[in-house]
Amino acid sequence: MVTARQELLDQSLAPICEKVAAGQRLTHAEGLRLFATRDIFTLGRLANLVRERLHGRKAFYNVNRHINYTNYCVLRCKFCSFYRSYPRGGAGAGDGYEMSIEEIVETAARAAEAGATEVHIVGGLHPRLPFSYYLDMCRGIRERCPELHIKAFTAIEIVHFARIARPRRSIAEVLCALREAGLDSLPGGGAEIFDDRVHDEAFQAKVGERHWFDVHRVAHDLGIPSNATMLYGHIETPAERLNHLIKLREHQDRSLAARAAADAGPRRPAAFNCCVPLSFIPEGSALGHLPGPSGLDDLRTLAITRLMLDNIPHIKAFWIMQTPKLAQVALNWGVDDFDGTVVWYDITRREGRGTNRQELSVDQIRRLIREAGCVPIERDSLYRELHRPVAAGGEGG
Ligand code: V47
Repeated sequence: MVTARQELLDQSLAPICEKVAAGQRLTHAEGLRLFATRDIFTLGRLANLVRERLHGRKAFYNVNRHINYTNYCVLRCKFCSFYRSYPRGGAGAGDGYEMSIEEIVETAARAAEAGATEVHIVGGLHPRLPFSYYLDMCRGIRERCPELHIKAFTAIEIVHFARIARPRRSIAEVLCALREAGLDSLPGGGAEIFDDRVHDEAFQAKVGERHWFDVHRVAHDLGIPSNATMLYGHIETPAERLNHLIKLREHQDRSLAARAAADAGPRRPAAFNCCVPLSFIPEGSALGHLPGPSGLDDLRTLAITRLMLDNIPHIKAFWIMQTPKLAQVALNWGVDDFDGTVVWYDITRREGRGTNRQELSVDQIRRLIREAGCVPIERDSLYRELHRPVAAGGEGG
């Protein structure tokens, strides 16, 4: 049970403890108190209480492969170290790249052969590639790997496709065409922080929160599930993080209500499956002078995300950004999902890492989870449990 009032280091948390124990929704002001408290152990216990109420000691991971098809981007977001401007003379100069459809399909096929159940595909907003490229990408993967779940394209990419498609298409038309071609769900990227001040300072040219929510609303109405993210630890304040989380919570209320009112079936409205708080990595970005979040800020933010988002089932620590060690600790701080094996990741690289190979094996993930006192559960992209034999000699206890 959550700490009794007299045991609290910070007595101002007592009403919050009571609300969490009673399963009541927390307010912005209560979230601020959690950001301010020095009693981080009570914060962790509260987040863990909610996590265990939902998932017991299970901790989820999947066998996936991230594919970042291009780093050319028309935007210049200050937090991003990934983008490259498209060269005047065309692709190929410098360290910009774009993958051909054949390369992407081959990569997906190799991942599926190695046991992946999901490809997570995102890239920059390429100035030249036509909408047919993205349709061909999904079609090619779907034909070659009928079982592989295609989680692809952030809301920002979807808006970009609606603009470049000829004739122009609505968000709903883009999503329907992609689904027809094989798309299964949307990742949560591109959300950053829903706030005009932060938007104008750090990612001004990017479409704002209205578009991000439009895409996820239309996706949910069409029955396409998605995730949500929050990029924290740069120029935003705790109050702005909380506004962001509350906007996600309100969106999810709407999606869940639409879902509850609809009949069951494959086109039933969908909702957010998980929220992924992304820990800002300053290296190589125009905000490289900032320190980035500390370990405690990571833990605090993950725990508060769990506590504020009472209607989103899963909270993911993306170990690429939080690091495997912090993500492991976070499993007792509200987190129940570890993302997956990843393999290659281009969007962020830690200092000193010259390579984009960033992989954890299934054995390593399962061991990290077990060491945290949790039960490792492989899941598919919709959080259904998968049971396959663990390789002999692997993981152990
Ligand atoms: O949209 C960019 C962020 C996102 C940096 O849905 C950065 O399951 C930290 O959205 N430091 C892409 N973050 C990653 C993403 C994601 C990852 C894992 C799982 C899921 C999911 C989604 O990464 C971008 C942007 O918000 N990002 N630069 C940086 N320097």
